[in-house]
Amino acid sequence: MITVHHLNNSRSQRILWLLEELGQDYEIKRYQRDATTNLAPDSLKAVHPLGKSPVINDNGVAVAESGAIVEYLIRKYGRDKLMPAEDSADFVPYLHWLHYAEGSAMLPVMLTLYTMRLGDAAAPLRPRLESETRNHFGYLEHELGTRDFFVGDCLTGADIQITFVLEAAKSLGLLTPFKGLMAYLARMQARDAYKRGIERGGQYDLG
Ligand SMILES: N[C@@H](CCC(=O)N[C@@H](CS)C(=O)NCC(=O)O)C(=O)O
Repeated sequence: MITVHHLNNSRSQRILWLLEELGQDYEIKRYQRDATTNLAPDSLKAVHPLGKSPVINDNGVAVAESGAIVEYLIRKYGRDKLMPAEDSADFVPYLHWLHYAEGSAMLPVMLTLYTMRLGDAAAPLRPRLESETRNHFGYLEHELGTRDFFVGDCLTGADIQITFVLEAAKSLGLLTPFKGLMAYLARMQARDAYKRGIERGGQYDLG
């Protein structure tokens, strides 16, 4: 059985969505963010030393880091769904988008979140943050173009990784100028499996 260590309002929502797309059985172990600090409870550190979400346990195999979890689950349970064939032209773009989401696009979002708390003290950082936000989200919007998905013509793990970044960006008001990404996000959120993941996950205030 796959256990998802799920923190409310967090990246572990990606994994619930993915497992719903895969039609795979799973159980959820729930963790609640601290009402004041918004941090994860210490009990998550018993699961993985970083104390971050998501972490899964698949019959004794623990996997942390959402990109790694997405890749692991799709390789193990995908049955040719949700990733392109390794010898296809779509495979390298798939790897790029899968890793780009957390590796690059999330950085201006997280920095915006943290610097908002500094008020005027963050003023010297804002021009760079704003230009990096335009850079990354402009890139995402341009590369998506008129397509339905980031890779090929059906949903892949890359879309699942990117969607959370867009939700986090939207919750901070960063996504409004990017109409193509807003429409893409609405399409992802309209998927039945996405909705089932939200139902199972509980509180989710992002996006
Ligand atoms: N890059 C990691 C980020 C993990 C991460 O920072 N998770 C957040 C939730 S979205 C978390 O656990 N925050 C609670 C805390 O830091 O206490 C991933 O994609 O898994």
